[in-house]
Amino acid sequence: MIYYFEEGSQECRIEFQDRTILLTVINEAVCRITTLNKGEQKPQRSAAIEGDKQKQTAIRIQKEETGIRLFTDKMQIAAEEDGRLLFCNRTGRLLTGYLRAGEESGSRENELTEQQKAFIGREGHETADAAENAVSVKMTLDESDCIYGLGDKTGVLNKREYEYEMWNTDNPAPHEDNFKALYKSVPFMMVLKEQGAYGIFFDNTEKSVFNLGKENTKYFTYHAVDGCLDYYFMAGDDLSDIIGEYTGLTGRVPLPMLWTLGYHQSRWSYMNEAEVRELAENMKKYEIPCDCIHLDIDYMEQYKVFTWSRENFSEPEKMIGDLGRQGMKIVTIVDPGVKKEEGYSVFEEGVEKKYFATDAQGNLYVNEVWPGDAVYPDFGRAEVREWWGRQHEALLEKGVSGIWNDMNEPASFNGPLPDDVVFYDEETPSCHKTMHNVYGHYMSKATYEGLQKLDNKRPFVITRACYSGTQKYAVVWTGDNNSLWTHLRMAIPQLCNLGMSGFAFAGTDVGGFGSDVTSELLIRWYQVGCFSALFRNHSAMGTRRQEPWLFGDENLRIIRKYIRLRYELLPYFYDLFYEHQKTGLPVMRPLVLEYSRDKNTHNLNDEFMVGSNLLVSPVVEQGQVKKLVYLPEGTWYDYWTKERIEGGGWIVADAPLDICPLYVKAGAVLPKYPVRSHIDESKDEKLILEVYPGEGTYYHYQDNGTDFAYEKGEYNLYRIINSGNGDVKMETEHQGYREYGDIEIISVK
Ligand code: MIG
Repeated sequence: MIYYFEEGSQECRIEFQDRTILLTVINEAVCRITTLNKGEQKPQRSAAIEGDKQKQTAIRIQKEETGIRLFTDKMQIAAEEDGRLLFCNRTGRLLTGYLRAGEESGSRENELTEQQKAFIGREGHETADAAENAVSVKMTLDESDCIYGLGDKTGVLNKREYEYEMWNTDNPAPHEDNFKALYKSVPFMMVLKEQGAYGIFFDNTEKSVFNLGKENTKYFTYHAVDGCLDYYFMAGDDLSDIIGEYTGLTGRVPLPMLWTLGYHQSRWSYMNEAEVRELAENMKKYEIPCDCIHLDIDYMEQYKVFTWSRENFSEPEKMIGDLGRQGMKIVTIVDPGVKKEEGYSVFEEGVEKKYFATDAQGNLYVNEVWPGDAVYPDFGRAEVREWWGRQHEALLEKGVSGIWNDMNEPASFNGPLPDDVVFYDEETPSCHKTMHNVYGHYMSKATYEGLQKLDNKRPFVITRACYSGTQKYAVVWTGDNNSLWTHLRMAIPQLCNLGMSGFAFAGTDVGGFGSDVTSELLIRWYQVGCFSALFRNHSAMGTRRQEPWLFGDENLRIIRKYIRLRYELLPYFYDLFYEHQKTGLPVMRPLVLEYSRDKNTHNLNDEFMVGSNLLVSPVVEQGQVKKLVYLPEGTWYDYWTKERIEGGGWIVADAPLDICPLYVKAGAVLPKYPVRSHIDESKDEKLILEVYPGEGTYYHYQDNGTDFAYEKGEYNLYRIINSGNGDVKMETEHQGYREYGDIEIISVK
């Protein structure tokens, strides 16, 4: 090996016989590793990382017997003569490294003969063919390592011993634990070690596979069908450090409009104006706080994007205006597929300007989605994104407040898109195979930037398909779940891992999308949903309706109780988004993120935290009225009874249908609003501080909740000091926005 390093630079180039490895130090804790095989020029442009993230960092390179070693203040990377890389923490302790020959013994890889495949295939058992992989790496795992992240995956919290695939997939069958892929591809994993933690972001949009110790508990593998091995290694003391670095690279969720944290009601579909108006009336009648109704595909004329059904929504502006005066906002769905129809302006203009994907011969590529034959905008190009963004005027001018992007994997009814359909990566021709996993990403970017130009408000975009970094543009939901208890259970690890992968603003369809809900399942789902960042009830056409008032008085009372609780806790949620901006930490957190050194949290799938002060242990089993709750070390208060409980073990909590076990950390200050039917200006009239015994400091953030004035300093930041003896001090750290009319302090005894 020969290496090149210039004193003062942050890049070290190492030449081996068959390849070059570039080590580019981004900051003390992050290094980019790019492997170029002979003949490869440079890696793909990053879709996830925008702008220059490199910080000036002092590095040192030392020659060693077997190679070289790079040092920063927070990590060491050794490159050995044989091409292996070893990653160590600041003291030189090994975190992980490329596998040494011979370390593979004990592999559980199970290769079948063609004959065996044909045999078991007769009953329909699936047999996967080993893919040809251009990119492959095997890295060591220790016995006690736990693995988290990977974006939106099914199954349990700790991904150790599982295998997942990155290929944005719309599979309408119920999402089982053995699904390898869902709608989003976030090729980022974190490993929690007995001492310290590390993360790796494999920045490659091609189809890839993470085998996380399934093949062999001693190592994990990463394969990608194409592209090059280009990844970011992050070292830290804890998972929170890694999340901070990863979101520092790929971006964080911008501060949302406050109302988007309220309750959303959806259904595929509210079919006409009368139905939508009635829905809003019912919210009032049944005293359900609600800020938003979602219009699914049937508001359009023949499913043509950016149109309104003349028959069913003849006066959208009037309808939305009237609803707006009642405090209700409208979000409309926008799919990528543009109906192939002469005379339809979006189609005609796009064809004329060559904005749609083509086949390899240059002919317009046509597949089928809701409108029938449809074409696919080429969102990888800036010009197409701008054009698409401008189309939203047709919706915004009618008063629409947010956009819901669906089907952007992209989905297709007439077979999958062939690999070679031509999509661009900005000005460079590329193909579906390479651009597939970023299709939804670029569509969200187009929508976000379009809304930002048309309106002064913080754009509200919801998307189904994503790549790493999409969190900068869009909120996410987990797609088509089902009204099944297994799916309610899965929502917790699924949302927690999404949160740890940058997607702080995420939710599941409350009540379940497909299949028929029961009243008990719906209530238990509200008890989880009201604590997830995106709180939306949504269900599929043909399934049992699941609006809150359809299950009798007692059930309505319980659902109302939890929606109201959400409205009370709004300032807490908003503060968590402020914190996310600063640190990258998610709103909904698995206990392992807050208590990583407590082994009991490593595989805890049925509890979570909201921020660091609220612990939620919902019932996710049918018929259960007691819950086994794990409380980590420390003092806790039962939110409902205010009973004091010492943590450090399991307790059995009473959990009749109207109780979701909820605990507050000693010393916490919970900011609350009085309950109201929707968010509006009156949000600044009164703040309630619920103060728990114990010492603690809490930061509370306040601004107008709608536009970007906070960037110019129009916000307040308060430091609230809980002395522990009933004394509360509130200091203003920053003053730039109007003050609360009234602040009420409630001391919990
Ligand atoms: O395949 O627009 O995930 O939320 O209601 C169905 C209709 C297409 C899938 C979305 C779902 C939405 C539905 N869409």
